Amino acid sequence: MKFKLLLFFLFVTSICLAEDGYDLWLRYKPIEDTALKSQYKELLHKYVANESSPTMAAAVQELKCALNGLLDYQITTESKPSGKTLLMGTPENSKYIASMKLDKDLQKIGNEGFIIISQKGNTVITANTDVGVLYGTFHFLQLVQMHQPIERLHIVSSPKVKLRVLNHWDNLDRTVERGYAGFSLWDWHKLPDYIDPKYIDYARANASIGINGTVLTNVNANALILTDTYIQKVKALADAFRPYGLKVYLTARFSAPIEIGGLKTADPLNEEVKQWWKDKVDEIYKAIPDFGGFLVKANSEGQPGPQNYGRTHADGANMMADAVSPHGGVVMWRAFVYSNEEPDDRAKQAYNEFKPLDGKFRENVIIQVKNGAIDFQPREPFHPLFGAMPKTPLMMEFQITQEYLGQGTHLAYLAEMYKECLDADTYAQGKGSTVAKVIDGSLDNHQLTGMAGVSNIGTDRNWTGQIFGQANWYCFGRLAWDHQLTSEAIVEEWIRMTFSNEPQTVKTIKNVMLGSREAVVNYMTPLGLHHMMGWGHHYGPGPWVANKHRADWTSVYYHKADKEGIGFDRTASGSNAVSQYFPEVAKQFSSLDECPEKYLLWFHHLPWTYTMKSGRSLWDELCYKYQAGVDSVGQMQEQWNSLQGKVDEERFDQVKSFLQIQKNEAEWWRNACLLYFQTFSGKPIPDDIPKADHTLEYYEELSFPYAPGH
Ligand code: BDP
Repeated sequence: MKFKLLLFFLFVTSICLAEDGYDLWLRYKPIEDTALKSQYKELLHKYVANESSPTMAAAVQELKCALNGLLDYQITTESKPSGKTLLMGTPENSKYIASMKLDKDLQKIGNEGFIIISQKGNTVITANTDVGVLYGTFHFLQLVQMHQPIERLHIVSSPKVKLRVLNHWDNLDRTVERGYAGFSLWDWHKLPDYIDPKYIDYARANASIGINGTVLTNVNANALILTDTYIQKVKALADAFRPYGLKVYLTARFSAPIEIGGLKTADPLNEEVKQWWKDKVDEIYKAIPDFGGFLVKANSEGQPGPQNYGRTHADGANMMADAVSPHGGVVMWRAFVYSNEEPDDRAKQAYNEFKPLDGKFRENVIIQVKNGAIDFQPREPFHPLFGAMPKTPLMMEFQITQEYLGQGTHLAYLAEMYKECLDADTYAQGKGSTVAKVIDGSLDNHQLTGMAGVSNIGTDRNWTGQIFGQANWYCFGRLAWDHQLTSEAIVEEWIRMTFSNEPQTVKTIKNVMLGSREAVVNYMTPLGLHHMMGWGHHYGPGPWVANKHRADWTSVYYHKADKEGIGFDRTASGSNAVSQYFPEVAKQFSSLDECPEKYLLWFHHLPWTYTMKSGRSLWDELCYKYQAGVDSVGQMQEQWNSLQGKVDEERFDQVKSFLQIQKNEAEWWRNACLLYFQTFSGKPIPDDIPKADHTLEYYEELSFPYAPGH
């Protein structure tokens, strides 16, 4: 009987301790260290704030909820600061803050930055705007969640880019293109009348990392979103998000004037078309006065665009820009364009199309460029457009959803990938002209700046399907705020808030995460290989994909393996894509000695016998890279297993299971790719690499008609 009781007790305890991931990095779990807790309590038992605006009310609400959890204490409100008071507000809404002479700092931080400062025994969170105070509050709570000292603070922080936006590839039927976390959050059918509380938590989470915009709909756009019925639904979301500083944007289908406007054309130079967009935009702004603007995918992968009418991307973008400009809106126009009718290397096409248009866009147009020239591959060199259009603002487009990096299960911490791109040197104006400086406007002096991340969020209880997907949402926001943060610093914040402050746990999870993206590159596409995933759904390996209706969607187009060797010659003897980079970079990528081996087969076609820096042949190196990827996942598993009992059971088990899936799939990639490439190299796979458990034909015949996200 006693034993049964004990079992029951253990069961109940484990249910109580279970965490399903819903709370993200805003868990606010009680601080157990009693000394630390009383130190915090000392400074945090009363606050002064003017809660008259919804944003200030949201900041105070967050503070109360957080301290209630962290300190098990209800902070109380006071009418004036009296020492050991938390003072929140702007010089406008607080006479105490107005009298504090913070002008020097306030001048530095613009509309969204914040200051956290200890003064006369009080802690002050202030900004020029209410939303700045909200961001400051989240930052302050982050310090407490991370058990940092708060007695002597002087933090001055402001975002490096202006538009920090998520791109949801969400369809109106709630499927999500390349979404692996369930369905779309936006319950269009119940909107505008039902506001799911999840919308508020979504806005809170975004505000906590400084994300200030959300494009609600898929870039492969549906014109219906621009009809009155849907505008009312979008308005309801915009109203719900507004207190959190989160603006809504929509994708605009270029042919909307025909599809929902009854016009005969969508030609951007046609007067009726221009008027249609102006009227449509007026209608949207009437409902949503702070509507952000449009994101447009045009003349790409079958989407309509200005080129259908013999016009340029600038003609199309400017027409929409003119419509939103009187309302302060922007147009984010995507540079992700390529055509299978164009014989030139796909990697060159966006540059060829857009570079000549530099300086031809309206002031409120920003060109959204993917980090690399192909398509969100596990590793790509930076896009040659960065630095090449000095007269035009360019914004970054990263993919957070792991379409090409293991989809719904593989652990890949993407700050490593984002930083690799942001820190890359374009040499546009000599050494030090990093991609980050192009993006933040400092290189060419642009005011309109931005970073977009293709969202990995869905209806799954833990938001991102896998717990570690949350880290990618988090790090995207943090890097959009400050691209100078290191991937390691960000991961530390995330782990401490998401899992634990216990040093060994933090260290172990860090080890698991920091090498994870490199592991994925190794077992999928090492040494500069790219675009070798399964056809259509992009799940699993498919290096054999060939003979499809579009050559540029096959794998053989990219790896070009033959009896002699492997790789895409993009030097002067090949497609000469290297020439799109500034001379220093072009020289480096062209030279076999200087080209980093991680990009080798991106730029060079080399014999299987080519000697690598390790002294191995290219073939052997390739084999060992695949194996290294598999081995890394094994190490990640070992590390993770050592955390049993240190992190809650529910999340521990999910990660453990997913790592096993990742291990199996890493082996699958290795086996399938090596067996396939061996048909060309004709060389043995080194003996110390485990033998594939199936034939190449077996791997080629696997089919996944219902793979998610497609
Ligand atoms: C590709 C995705 C496709 C997107 C496209 C895009 O496979 O679903 O529509 O990117 O960015 O990677 O437009």
